Amino acid sequence: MLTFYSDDHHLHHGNCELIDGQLQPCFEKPQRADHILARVKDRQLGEVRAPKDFGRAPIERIHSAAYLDFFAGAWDRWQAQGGQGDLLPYTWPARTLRQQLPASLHGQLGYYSFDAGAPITAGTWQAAYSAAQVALSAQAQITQGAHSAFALCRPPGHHAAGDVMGGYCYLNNAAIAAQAFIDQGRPKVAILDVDYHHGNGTQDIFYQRNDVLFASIHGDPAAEFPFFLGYPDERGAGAGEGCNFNYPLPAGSGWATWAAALEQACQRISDYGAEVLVVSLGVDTFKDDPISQFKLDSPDYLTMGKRIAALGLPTLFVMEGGYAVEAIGVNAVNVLEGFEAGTS
Ligand code: OKP
Ligand code: ZN
Repeated sequence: MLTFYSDDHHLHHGNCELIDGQLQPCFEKPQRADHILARVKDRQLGEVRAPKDFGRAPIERIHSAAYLDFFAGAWDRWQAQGGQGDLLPYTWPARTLRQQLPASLHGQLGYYSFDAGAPITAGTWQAAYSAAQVALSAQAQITQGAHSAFALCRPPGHHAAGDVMGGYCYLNNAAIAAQAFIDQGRPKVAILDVDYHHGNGTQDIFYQRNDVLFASIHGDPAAEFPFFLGYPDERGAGAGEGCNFNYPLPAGSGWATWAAALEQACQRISDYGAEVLVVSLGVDTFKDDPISQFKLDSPDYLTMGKRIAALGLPTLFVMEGGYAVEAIGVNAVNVLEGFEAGTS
């Protein structure tokens, strides 16, 4: 399996995030991708390639031009007004307020975000832009006939919606790749989100559409970030009715519980008749993950990859979360190796 990767992710290194009432050092840090890349090389998974640059057009199929302009220009505006440190939002247009873009930088930052978990630093735009190109390059590999490819994206993407950042995510790499499949003539795409957190951005982007099925297995949002989306009664709307499937699981869930949900999700994907699969690959379901509550162990990721392979679909793996940095490489690459073992 080919891996696509860009060193540009190092340009994004936030100082801190607001979590459980405290400013803490960012869990989403560059060493995450470094460890995964090292494991890809150790295991000789396959060649590692730099991304091509497909420009902004395929990103604009998912994100609004106004949002992209804001994101691309935010750091320079912050510097021009003498800003110190990372740019972090602190006011959001919640229910009682107007959904209207103000003139102020921080006002606009609140308008375009849903939490204080996605700091903008000097290199964040470039890192996120390159991560999207990594996803598009791996996607192109599959369009050209590969059965699988790995997009080693950082920062992750599944919490980002069309014009909203949050939860460490800015550009929705998996959604951008899924849209590229459709635009290249594959009208039925499934996205399987195995990250510990619900992929609220991805769900929102495709909620009213029947050309992309979204299935997500995650910590119950009644108790877990992102709290306000990811419940089982969210089944899609309009043309997308019946194309959205959420499998929230309780804290403490181990492999048996998780695998039963995977079985159901895979059944939905088969019934739908997907032609291609995008996996939002988070490994924060690991037992030692510092911000998550599931109990998967490293060998479980091999089994996960095998079950995904049994769908028999061309599969694009897009990296999302995973914060147990020492184990992240083993766990992520185990999914890929399990997939390959299940394919041959
Ligand atoms: C991004 B991805 C927990 C606070 C969590 C944000 C988590 C974002 C996860 N007390 N803050 O889905 O791995
Ligand atoms: Zn996550």
